[in-house]
Amino acid sequence: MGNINDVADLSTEGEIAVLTLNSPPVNALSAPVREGIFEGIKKAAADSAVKAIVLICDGRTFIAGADITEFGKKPTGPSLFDAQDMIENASVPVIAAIHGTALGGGLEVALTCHYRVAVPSAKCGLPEVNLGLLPGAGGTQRLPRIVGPEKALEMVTTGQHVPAKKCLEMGLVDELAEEGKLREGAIAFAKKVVAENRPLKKVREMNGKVEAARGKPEIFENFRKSIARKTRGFLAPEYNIQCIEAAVNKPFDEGIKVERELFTKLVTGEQSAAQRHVFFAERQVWKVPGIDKDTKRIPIEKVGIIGAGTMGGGISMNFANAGIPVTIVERDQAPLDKGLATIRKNYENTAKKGRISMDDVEKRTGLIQGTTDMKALADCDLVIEAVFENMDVKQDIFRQLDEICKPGAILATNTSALDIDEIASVTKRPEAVIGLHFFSPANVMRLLEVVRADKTSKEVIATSMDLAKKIGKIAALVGVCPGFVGNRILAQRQREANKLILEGAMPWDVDRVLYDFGLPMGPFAMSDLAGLDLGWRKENSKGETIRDVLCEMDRRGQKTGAGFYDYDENRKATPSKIVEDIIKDFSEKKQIQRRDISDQEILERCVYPMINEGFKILEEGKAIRASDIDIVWINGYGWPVYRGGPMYYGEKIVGLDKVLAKMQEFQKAHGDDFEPAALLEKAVKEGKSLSELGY
Ligand code: TC6
Repeated sequence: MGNINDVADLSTEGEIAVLTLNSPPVNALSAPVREGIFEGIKKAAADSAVKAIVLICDGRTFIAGADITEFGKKPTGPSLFDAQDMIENASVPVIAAIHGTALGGGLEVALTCHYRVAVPSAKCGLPEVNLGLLPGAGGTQRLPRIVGPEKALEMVTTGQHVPAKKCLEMGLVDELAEEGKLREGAIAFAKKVVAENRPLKKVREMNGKVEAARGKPEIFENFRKSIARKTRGFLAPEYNIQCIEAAVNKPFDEGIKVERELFTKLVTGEQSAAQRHVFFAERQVWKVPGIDKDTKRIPIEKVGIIGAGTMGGGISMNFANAGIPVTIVERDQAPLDKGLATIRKNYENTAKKGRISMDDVEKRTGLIQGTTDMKALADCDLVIEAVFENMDVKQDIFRQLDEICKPGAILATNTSALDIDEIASVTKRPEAVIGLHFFSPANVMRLLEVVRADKTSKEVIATSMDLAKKIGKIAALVGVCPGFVGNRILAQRQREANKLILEGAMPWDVDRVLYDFGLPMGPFAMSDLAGLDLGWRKENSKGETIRDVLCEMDRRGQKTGAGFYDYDENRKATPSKIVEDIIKDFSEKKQIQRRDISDQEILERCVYPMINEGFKILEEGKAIRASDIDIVWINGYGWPVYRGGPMYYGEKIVGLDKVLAKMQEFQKAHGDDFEPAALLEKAVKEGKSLSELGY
């Protein structure tokens, strides 16, 4: 039978035709793949000697979805629907043979096949929601017809990858083939279908499960409520639900129309474009110019952590979770014992929630040893210092590490503020020194800023990036500067928030605007949560800031029942009249004429300087690319994914010319805090995008 095109090959095994797709890396449904399916099935079905067709993929996976790079471009060749119709209406049974991940359009293709066979390691899912989309090739109409609306709702709104065994239980897969023997298993299954004269099962005609849910709107209302908090601000989850509702309440063809209409709205909308940007940004962030698979890696088999406080404990858990033994060093036994006990308690709480077993608790705590002897770090491959932020203390620790640690070990600091070059300078091996800036709680937050100092070697960077992946983090490589990337940008917002409340806004106004924008909480609610006295010392307080006054009044945040807000026993916040008066008093003392400040001004004053700072970071070479900054803010600070990150938002949603014009306007009105970055001016002047400028 031979080649259909460059990516599709048709062969036969007796009466069974095998259509094999091979389009690396993930067999996405690009134009040639769609053509390969369309022409391949057509040709095979037209051959009277063929009694059934197996659709299988070479490489690491079955079709992993539509080709995301094609969205927004004019499609060529047969559409996905043409290819699906060709399969579903074929005169002989078509069997999907699944390995790797059948995702999105890939699963939708499989759902038009008459049967599905998978190896046990395979997974199926409709992850479009994570790209701000819905399964627009019949997935929302076919999936509930097999698995029922409840399970379908869960799958399309979470995008979860469901393991093959579970798929078998749900009826999504008809049979499991032996691992590594998918082709043989699928052919054997096809022969069985032919021998038993099984019907051409069309999912679109299976109405039992959707009909059973008809007239039960509470299924959808309850589901909506259950995901409301997690999906706040996102359009796609709601549209996905509406499609499943249509599958239940309308005939198949009508449901498809609803799906098409809502898909079109999403795919042409702002949110999906932003979420697709994030998908690629998450993959780009790992790529470091000058480092590739040939760069030497240092094997990390044992890790040392200095400091058993909140950070040190959290960091240790990351490694224990990945099966890497950890030695924690504290100066004294009491804080060490306390730190180890906290770690155990954290694990036990996770076990109580059913996320790990008690066995896991023992295994993981068993991997963490405590000591008060620094010399115990002699055989560690990586040591991470996580003591309080004081240059003298850190330099002293690094001098000791230089003496104690074996040659080749990586010496890392978890500092979030100090100059790592200065820390490295006290060692005889600055090439081994790097910043690993974890975010609190370190065992939960996904972001890791890997901070490259002047002399850090490529091997140390490459090893750190690999290790970050191994412990389930998303790592961005950044350079040494005050606050690195994340906190440096945060400082801009913080400064403006503090100014805004003196000029006329109240903390709850600023918080509401930023919360409505999609951030998890505003700066003042955040301060209350973290504790206003974080880094505050009574003896240094001069009562010169609102924070000084609040701390002196023992309004230190949630933990004291009051901060910028008042809190009830359930920690529910309400605006405080006392705070309002304090703020007004401050404005008066500083002779600031209070005025009405619009929500729009609050947003622009807080967010545009962040974008501007991102430009400065890029022009100074402290981040590799603009999308890395987006990754930092999405994963470290809860920037809403559907707004793509601050740099994407500035460029693609607001427009750089508008950001620049506002910065200039604010600079005139409020001074040089708003001085535009040279790179921002250049981009606007030359009419170039960040990517055209090499960022
Ligand atoms: C859909 O189907 C909508 C249908 C409606 C139709 C009307 N397209 O993640 P990895 C690239 S929406 C284009 O590192 P893994 C990726 O950028 C789609 N490219 O590998 C990377 O390129 P690089 C629904 C894609 O083994 C390379 O492949 N499907 C696509 O860790 C390797 O990727 C999804 O949402 C794509 N669809 O994970 C699935 N997918 O090497 C999205 C990947 O140049 N994909 N690439 O950087 C995934 O979840 C994962 O890639 C994976 C493989 C689980 C398939």
